Amino acid sequence: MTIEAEALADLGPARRRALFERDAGVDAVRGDVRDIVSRVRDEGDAALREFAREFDGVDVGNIDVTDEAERAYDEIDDDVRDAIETAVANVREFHEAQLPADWTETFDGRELGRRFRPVERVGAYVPGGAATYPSSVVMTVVPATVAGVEQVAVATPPAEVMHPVTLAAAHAAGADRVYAAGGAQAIAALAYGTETVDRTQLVVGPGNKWVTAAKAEVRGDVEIDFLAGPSEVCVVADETSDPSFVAADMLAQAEHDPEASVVAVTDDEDTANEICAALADGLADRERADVIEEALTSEASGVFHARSMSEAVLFAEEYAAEHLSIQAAADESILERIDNAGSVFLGPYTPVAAGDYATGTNHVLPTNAGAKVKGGLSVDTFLRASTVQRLDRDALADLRDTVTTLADAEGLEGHEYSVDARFAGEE
Ligand code: HSO
Ligand code: ZN
Repeated sequence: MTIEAEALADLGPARRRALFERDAGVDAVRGDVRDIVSRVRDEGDAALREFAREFDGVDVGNIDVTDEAERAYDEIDDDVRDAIETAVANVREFHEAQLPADWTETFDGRELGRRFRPVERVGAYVPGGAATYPSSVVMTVVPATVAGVEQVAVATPPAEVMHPVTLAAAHAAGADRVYAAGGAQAIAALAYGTETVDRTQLVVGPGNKWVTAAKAEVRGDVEIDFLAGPSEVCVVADETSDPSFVAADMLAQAEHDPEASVVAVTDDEDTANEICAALADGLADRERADVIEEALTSEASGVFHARSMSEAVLFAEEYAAEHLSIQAAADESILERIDNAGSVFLGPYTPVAAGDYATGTNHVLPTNAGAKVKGGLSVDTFLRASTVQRLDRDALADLRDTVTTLADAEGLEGHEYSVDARFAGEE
């Protein structure tokens, strides 16, 4: 495989669209996904079993595999259990620091406040199949439990033997239920419930294009976090960066999915060429070279050189990556100019993979430029805020004119009366 560095100035409209309006194949499967979702909605467990046979090649025994999680936790290798516990501890620590406190403040006699309460029943999707993702169990379940969610259910694809580390992670993270259900059908089960799967109120988690399309499909009937599709990274590099580190981060995210999108942008043409060489070099040694190559050579990936760091920064802003890595001498000042990024990795010693597993930040992040309007999974995702207010008589008297005037302007006499009634007999 050879990758040629490209000048940003030369990108044509089609290429720009592939980069900036990337959808990782989600739109193309919406129709098929709609059918899967409605089958699960209508037929429940029977549909889950049939799709497991068709898509996963598995005859599912128990759909509810919660009991197996504790056993798996006890039986896995000690070093894997320790690594899970470290990841859980780091993710918990960072997310506990996010917990907002209820507050009340008085504004001119108006006592106003916010109270934060957890959603009651959450479904977390954890990808499996081509690769397994115990880390995604940690990233979804831990923040939910920190927020105080009562029932956290994990759904992950069925297998003849369920992946023990995923099950163990579900136990370590504190999941209440684990279901052997994958793909679009699992999202439908969490959204609508089946005989076995309890219906949830909020469905979160990453997934491939099928899962992502299913989340888009059920949105409205159930809350979702956001669309977290195939992985993406944008590396902003300068001539001080180590091209082999940049390439390694790109290769790592590319191995997730043939639809992953990985880009590097630099203000230095030589660096761009060196990154390309390092990609070709590094690819040869990677176990998942097939997947990586497909992702790397897609129209939504590439290595670009800009005429200035400002032009590179504009590219990164427009690209709005799930992961933004800045490997450049002026990393902090580059970051100051960037608003659109799911999670940012600064410096040569902060590989994206560290955040994928264990820095403590969350790896469930918006893709397809969703970072322009959304942040990643956090404790807030699992909380809703209600507001509270109390007026004393004087405070209501102060507001009386404002409220009755606006109510009158809206033609809502009953609203006016409900305020005036508090002062009846006084004037
Ligand atoms: N990079 C993925 C998360 C992940 N990486 C899980 C390894 N395991 C999406 O952010
Ligand atoms: Zn990753």
